[in-house]
This record gives sequence, structure tokens and C-alpha cells, in this order.
Amino acid sequence: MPRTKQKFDLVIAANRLPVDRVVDADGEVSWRTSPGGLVTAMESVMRGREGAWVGWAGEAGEAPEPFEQDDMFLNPVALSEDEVAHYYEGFSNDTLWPIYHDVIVSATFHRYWFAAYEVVNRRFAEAVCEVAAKGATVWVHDYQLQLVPAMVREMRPDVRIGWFNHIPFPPVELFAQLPWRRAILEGLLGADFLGFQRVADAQNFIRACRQLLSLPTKGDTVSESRSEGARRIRASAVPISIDFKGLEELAKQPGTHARAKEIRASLGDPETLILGVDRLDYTKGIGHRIKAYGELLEEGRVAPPKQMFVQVATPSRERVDAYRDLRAEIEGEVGRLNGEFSTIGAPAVQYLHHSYPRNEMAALYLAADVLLVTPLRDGMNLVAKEYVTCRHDNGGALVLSEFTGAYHELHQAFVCNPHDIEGLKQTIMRAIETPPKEKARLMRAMRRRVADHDVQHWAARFLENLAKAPERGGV
Ligand code: ADQ
Repeated sequence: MPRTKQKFDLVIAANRLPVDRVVDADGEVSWRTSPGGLVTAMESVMRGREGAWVGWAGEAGEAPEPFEQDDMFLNPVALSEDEVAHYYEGFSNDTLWPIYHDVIVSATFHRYWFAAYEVVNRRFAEAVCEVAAKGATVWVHDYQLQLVPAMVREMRPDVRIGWFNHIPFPPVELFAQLPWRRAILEGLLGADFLGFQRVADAQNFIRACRQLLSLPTKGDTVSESRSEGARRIRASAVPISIDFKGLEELAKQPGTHARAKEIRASLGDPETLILGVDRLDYTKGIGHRIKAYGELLEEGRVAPPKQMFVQVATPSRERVDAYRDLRAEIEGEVGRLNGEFSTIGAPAVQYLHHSYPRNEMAALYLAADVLLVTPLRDGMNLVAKEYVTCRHDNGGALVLSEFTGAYHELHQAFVCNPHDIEGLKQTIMRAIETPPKEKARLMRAMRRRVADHDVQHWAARFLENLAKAPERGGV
């Protein structure tokens, strides 16, 4: 039985709905829109259209009834406890995530995880079809939903289907390890347009279709013939961004400036405040960064309280073994450095395992003289873009790994290879020591790039490409 008769021209499908459930003191349940970039981007494209969002509400068990929130229709998908463990923590985060991030940790393969992934993807596809108007545009997000495009196409050949990958797409040599590689490629080929963060990601996908499915490819398109006729599918780079205007505005508020000052003061007004902000994930290169910083401390090239290092590590995926191990490893190393190099009132590494509201993040960015972004592999890395957006004073310096999507846009960063500890140490020192005038020039150029290519531009560009596929979109 369909739970709703309402139909929409634009349907978004993502693992999570853009809302969090909140229960007030009287036990009253309500929903709060989560302040992500994706929501802002979707708000901009949904203006003037009838839009719906399909996703999981974040708690195992029965799904809430469809509801409206901030002018968006939300169609929740249910996940049982087992499905959360097998589809989400298992296949998505312990099979696909490592394979798609260069196998930094080894991937785990279980047939029953993939079985759950298929079941859940079908449930998402059905929830999409339930709310899609005739000829609607369907935009599927990310690696958790790679089978959805073909499933939707099978049920609803009338709709236009796009998929965007927020994470890298691996080289075929790594992708080929997946026992379910064929099913995944065929799932994705149900789309009209596939968007990736980097040109290399799109090329990896095209190469996988050619080598593993023996399909003809030409430039950025793959040709596929089914009984219903031949189709051409386009795959290209549409790098994601952030809400530049919204975040810059927040960073300009006097309250944010006052808080940034307060943060510096509470750290003893160091000469240089160095910051790291990441989800606690093994892809982010937090260990490499701490190793490099530890050696700089040992060599006396940095020392508290003159240089202070703040590492914010957001709790993440704590039920997956590799993440528990990583946390223990990072916290052990931070403890060792603090035992050795802290002085009373001045820790060598100030480590914060918390989530913060957006205004606190903006204040941290404003307070930091150097931001360290050192992933071993990262689809884009929005933290880098957020930092330059907040630096409307043209202050600060960005150290950026060449293994991020952001590296392909932010050419004026202090670029590093995080595996090269010696090189990373030198880059950190350069970021600290480069004269402010030169740093301001670099920052200005990076800010221009993000301002011109914000998240609203990204969403419009994706939809334009989807509308024109298999031809190129003009935006
Ligand atoms: P993530 O791997 O989560 O995203 P990232 O792009 O850096 O990585 O985004 C993290 C977001 O979380 C940022 O908006 C940041 O401000 C926020 N955040 C981090 N720490 C926080 C904290 N302690 N408190 C509050 N907020 C915090 C995936 C891919 C990326 C890709 C994005 C978007 O892995 O490569 O850039 O999707 O496509």
C-alpha cells in the first residue's frame, strides 16, 4: 500500500534524510533540519519546484509516516537493526568504503551483507517511485545506493535518473576485488548521468565498464544495449562545494570574531595556532599528521605555548572495528606526545573528540593560522573549502593533501603528500613561516575559486548535465 499519493517533479534519494529527531522535555517528538551543505544545495534547486527527499530517518525500526519539513516532502525508509548492521555498517562502510579509498584498511566481504544491501536498495527504489511524478527527475546520492538507478529505471522508464558519488571511484584494479562488481556497475548504468568529484573518478568508472563488462566506451560515455533498446550513459566530474555566502556571512558576524579571539586567548594567545578538523576516519591521515607534528616537537622546531595544535576529531562509525582501532591508536599517540612535550597549561596537542555547531566551527577556522588537511584519500574534503570561505580577512594558510578532490581546485594551497613525513614536516613549517602578505595572496585566490564554484552552482550544474545527458550540460 503506498503511504502517500503526493507526487513530485524532483526526488532526492540519500542514505539519510536531512533531519534529526529531537525529543523535548515533555517527550514531544519533532524534527530539526540538519545543517548540511547538501540541504542548502537542494533548497536552492527545489525553489519553485515540487521536491521530495527519500532516506533513512536515523533510527532502526519502523519508519515514521511521510511528512513535510521546511517546504520539503520527506519519505522515510525503514531499516531494521540487522539492516543497519549489514547494509550500512557492513557493506557500505566495511566493504565499499575501504575499496573506494585505496584499501587503506582491508575490506571485509560477506555475502549476507550484500544481500542486505540489495534488499535495502530495492526499498529505496520503491520509495522513490512512490513519490516520483511522471517524467520526474530523480537524483540518487552516494555509494550506499548504487543499485538504485537500475532498480528505478526498471520500474519507471519515464523518469530521468542521476547519481552523484561523494567519495572517490577506485581504479579498476581495486574495484575488481569486489565479488559484486558486475551488479554494482549494472546498477549505476541505470542512470542517465553519473557525477563524480574528479575527472579521474569518472575515468575509473568508464574504464571499469569497458574492462569488466566489455561495454563500448567513447570519451565520457558508455554504451549499453538492453532488450528495450540502446542507451548511452554519461559519466563526468562535477565537484561538490559549500554554501559560500551563508558560511562567509556567519564568519563575518561580530560574535564569531569574538569567539575566535576567545579561543586564541584560552590557548594562551599562541604565535601560531595549528588546526585539524576531521571525522575520525582512517582516510583522513590524522595519524600521519600527528606523526609529522610529533617529529617537529622532538626536533624543537615547534613547541607549546608558542605553537599550539588543536585536533578536532568528530566521533564516527564507532561500531565498525577499524574505527574503534583507529580511535585507540590516535588517542594513544596524542597521549604519548602530551606526556612528553606538554608543559603545565600548554598541551602539545589539544585533542577534542566532539561535534560542534556551525558557528563554533567558523570561529575555530577564523582562529587558526594554519589548517592541516592531510587525507590519504578523500572525495573532496569540504573542511578545506570551509576554511578558505571563513577567512574573509585573507589570513591563514591551508596545508592540503594532493589525494583530496579539493587539491584539484585549490591550487594555491601548501600541497603535501602525507605519506612523505619529511616533506609534510617541511610543508607545515613553510605554512607557518611564509610571510603574511604572500599568504594573503594565496588565500584570496582560493577564496575566489570557492565563491565562484559554490554548492548552489554545483547543484545547478549537476541537474543541467542530467537534463542534457548523454550530451554535455552547458553550466
Ligand atoms: P566527509 O568524509 O564527512 O564527507 P568532509 O568533506 O570533510 O568529509 O565533510 C565533513 C563535514 O563535517 C564538514 O562540513 C565539516 O564542517 C563537518 N565537521 C567535521 N568535524 C566536525 C565537528 N567536530 N563538528 C561539527 N561539524 C564537523 C564525504 C566525503 C568527502 C566529501 C563530502 C561531500 O568523504 O570527500 O567532500 O562527503 O561530498
